[in-house]
Amino acid sequence: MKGTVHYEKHGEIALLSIDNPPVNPLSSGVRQGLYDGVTTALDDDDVKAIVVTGMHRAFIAGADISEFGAAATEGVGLHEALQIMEGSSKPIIAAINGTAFGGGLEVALCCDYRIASSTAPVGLPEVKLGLLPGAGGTQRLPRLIGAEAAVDAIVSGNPILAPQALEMGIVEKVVEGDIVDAALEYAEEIVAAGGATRKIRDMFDKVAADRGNSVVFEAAAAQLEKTHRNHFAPTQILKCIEAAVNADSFEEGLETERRLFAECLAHPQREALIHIFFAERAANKIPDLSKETALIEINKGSIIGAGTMGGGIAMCFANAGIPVRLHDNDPENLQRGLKVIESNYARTVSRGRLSQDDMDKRMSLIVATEDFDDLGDADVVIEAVYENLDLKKEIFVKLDKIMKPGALLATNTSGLDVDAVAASTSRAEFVCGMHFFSPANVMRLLEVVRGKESSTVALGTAMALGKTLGKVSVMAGNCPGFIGNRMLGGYRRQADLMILQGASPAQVDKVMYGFGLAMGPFAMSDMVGLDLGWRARKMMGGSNEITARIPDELCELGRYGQKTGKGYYQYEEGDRTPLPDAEADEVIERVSKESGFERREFSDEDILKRCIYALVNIGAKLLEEGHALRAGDIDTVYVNGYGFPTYIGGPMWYADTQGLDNVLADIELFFQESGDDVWKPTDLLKKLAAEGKNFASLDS
Ligand code: 3H9
Repeated sequence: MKGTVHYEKHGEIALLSIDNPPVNPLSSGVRQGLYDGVTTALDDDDVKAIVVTGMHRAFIAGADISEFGAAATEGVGLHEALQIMEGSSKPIIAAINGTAFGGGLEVALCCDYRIASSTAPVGLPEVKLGLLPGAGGTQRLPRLIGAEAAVDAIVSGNPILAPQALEMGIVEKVVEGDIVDAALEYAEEIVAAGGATRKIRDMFDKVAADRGNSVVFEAAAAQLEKTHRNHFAPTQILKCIEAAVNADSFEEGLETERRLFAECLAHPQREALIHIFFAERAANKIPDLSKETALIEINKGSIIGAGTMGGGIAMCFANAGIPVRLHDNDPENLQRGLKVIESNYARTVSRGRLSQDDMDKRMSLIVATEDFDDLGDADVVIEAVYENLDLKKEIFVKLDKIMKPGALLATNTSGLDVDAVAASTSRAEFVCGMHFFSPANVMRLLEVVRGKESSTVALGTAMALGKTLGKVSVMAGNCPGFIGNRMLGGYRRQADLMILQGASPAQVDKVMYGFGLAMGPFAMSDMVGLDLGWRARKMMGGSNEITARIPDELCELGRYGQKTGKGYYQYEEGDRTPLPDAEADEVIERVSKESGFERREFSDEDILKRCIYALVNIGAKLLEEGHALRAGDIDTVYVNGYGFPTYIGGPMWYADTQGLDNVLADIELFFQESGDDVWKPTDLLKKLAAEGKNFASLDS
């Protein structure tokens, strides 16, 4: 059995300490231990109250996620353990020492009293795994805090810090000192006052007001369309909370929860989301980096370039409490960059998500400097200037002269040659790529790019720094575009070819939006601005690439996208809704004819396959070449950096769900038809399909 629960007596109080490192999930041994511990305490007449706490850094991180979809485990089930706790005639106090998530908070909700350490987060994040709280959380939390607050907490799945949990009524006390001492003392007080139990299942006053009132639920359902489009679990969550309010009995509500939990458990979105949960954690494990690798201690950072990217990276440092110098050789850019940072923080303050005090602290950690030499004493420097290899090389020559020995030198290039950058220094072993995604203060992804000389110290430090900055870090090999942009190039090219061959931007965008992306490729181009690529191509003397002709011609007509009110679409003043546009359609059809294409119809299914399978075939190539370590790494990149729907699990997971033999058959067909290199089936894909295996089998 995995995990255990230690039993100790402190006078009249039984102390149950959960021990399942590192985060105490409710594995078989923990469930059994809770059941046995409570039974022992109930059988012992000398025990008057019970305290449950967690060892290590968490109270309980929830059900053991690795058990979902696996064979049934031995021993006591969670429901049995909770039943005996809730049925206890002796008061049980949850001493929430650290994270109490999912089933962990549900255990606490079956206790009579809850106290928490001031830094402990609680929450019901099951929705992020495609699930709903299945151990009574949807029935007990509304009884404690009301239906509306429960909908917010359970549908978002966001952590709630102890002080806020106290305000909401989830816990009764927050303590600064030793939580176990405080809980034992609290238990003694409760015993001295008569030892009353207090079962949430018997409470009803918080939900009484909403009984028979559908307003809360209708508003929440309308909101889901915006926040959780296409997600399965959130709708089921609403039904459960509605049952907590309207069902005839607590048991009837629980029954609804059990039934809908089972539906979520069996749903493909659950499998995809749990795949991403483990993939994100696996991405952090790099075969040649061990826990013993000595890393550079990062106490101070330097950033070069105060544009959107550099400013966003500086904010990441400040948010993590690390002092950072921000340099730009153009004083105006530097001041503009600082202003943007300030207004970003001010917006967060105005939305109530950051205090003015915290904003001031963060701003004070960012020091702007026009003097390049000021950057030298940092432990890490990240260059974030625009994509020009010569400029980057020049900067690294200078960095080599001023940076202190042993500092990490990183380039934020989104696809240029990291080895060429490293070669301009005398310390290539301390150079690697750290590719942040825009806006860097918001996007979770970081690609850490391994140059051929990058040392394990440099790479380990970059990965660890990513974690400190709150990023999901994925290691990528040094190839053009690394993992994400190399794949994106293939996807984008297919979309561009399809509009040359007869599809409309609106059809392609509609298909990709329906699939779950926030927007399709052409709406995205209009948002980003078509002129960026156009200007870059002009600087290089123009492009012969056939897919560049349409955007180039649109730009020649002043159609840069949303910023000029027209691009692939047209836009009304102050409105971002893409509308059809005759001029753009004329350009597309003319360029298409002039380029010798015969226009034809594409089915929605065909469009989807061409866009997604281009990602898959390039992903397979990256695996084959070793530029991506795992299929799960690629999925992690795509869901965190490119808006790929998390509930589909990433492009490689999606390919697995379609069957690799089917994927290969389509790719072979596209290759025969086009001769396009992107469709040349990779040997890896052919091998896996022939063996009846999938990409996930490579990672296990
Ligand atoms: C649930 O509770 C359903 C119930 O309502 C109903 C049931 C009937 N299980 O993230 P970290 C592992 S659903 C198994 O790096 P951190 C994780 O894989 C659950 N393993 O640490 C990693 O392993 P490794 C609802 C788990 O400090 C190691 O622990 N709960 C679980 O950055 C360290 O994790 C959740 O959704 C788990 N529940 O963050 C909470 N949790 O070292 C999910 C973690 O081999 N967990 N592991 O790679 C989290 O959000 C974070 O892990 C936590 C710690 C905040 C707890």
